[in-house]
Amino acid sequence: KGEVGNTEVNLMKKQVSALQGQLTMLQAGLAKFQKVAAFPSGQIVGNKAFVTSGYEGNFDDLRQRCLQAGGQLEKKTENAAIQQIAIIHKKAVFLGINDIQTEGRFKHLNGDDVTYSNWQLGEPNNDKGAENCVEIFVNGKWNDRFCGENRLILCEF
Ligand code: 293
Ligand code: CA
Repeated sequence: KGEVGNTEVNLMKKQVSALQGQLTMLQAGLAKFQKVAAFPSGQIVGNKAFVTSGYEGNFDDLRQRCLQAGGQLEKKTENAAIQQIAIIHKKAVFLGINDIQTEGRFKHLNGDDVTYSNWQLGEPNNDKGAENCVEIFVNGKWNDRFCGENRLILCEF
């Protein structure tokens, strides 16, 4: 009468059980791969992974290498994660943020306005009228900086 028979129910139970096994294997594999991807200096915050190639380049290099990444950075925890990368490499890191379009209005690579910020005292100062990019120091604070400077390149995935 349109009801599934016993054999069909049993078959489905077997299939579900097989899927559960496969899912458990996948979860374990993914957890392991996340650790591999984050080694030695990558940082995972929730669904986001922040990594650097260890390469120092200018902001155009960053844009080219991580266009997809966007460098979204909206939480204190994310700032702390990127600070860790600076600490590990003992180098300042370029954030995926700039005010090239409108002076004083910092945006992410995807065009979203920056909401969270952590400026060093006295920054951003647009020194010599030529600072449209943003570096994060080992102390976690931000400084606007000339985009042509070479800094560690950050990507978010
Ligand atoms: C000026 C004044 C300094 C400051 C510097 C940076 C450059 O030289 O105090 O540290 O600008 O803002 O990005
Ligand atoms: Ca500055």
